Amino acid sequence: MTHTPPQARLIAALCGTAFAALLTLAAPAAAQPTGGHDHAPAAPTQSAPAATEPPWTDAEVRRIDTAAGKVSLRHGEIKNLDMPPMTMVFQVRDPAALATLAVGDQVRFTADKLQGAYTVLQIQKRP
Ligand SMILES: [Cu+2]
Repeated sequence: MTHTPPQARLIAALCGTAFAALLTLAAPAAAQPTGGHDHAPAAPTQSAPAATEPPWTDAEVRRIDTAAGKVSLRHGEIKNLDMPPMTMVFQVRDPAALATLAVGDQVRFTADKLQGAYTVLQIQKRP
């Protein structure tokens, strides 16, 4: 008659559990290629003609980085980006536009997501 001490059975059970856990962890990871990264849009389709310019959004200039071509804006709701009001940094498509701006200016701008970066397309002072 064989008699396994309780400790040994416990260890065996733990090892079995750990092994099973490893298997369940490894299986889905192996099944997936590399990380799914849904943020970057796929190649633009031809379906949307490049006609519609985004709507204008009001903002206040908070910081200007001419060298980097970036501007920090406290902006209102950006409808085309589905973005609530906030202060954030944008790339600027045409950095020369920054030369006309100063911190504290009330501006309006259009923005879109270009190559994964929120980018100011047009920006101008509000009267
Ligand atoms: Cu924002």
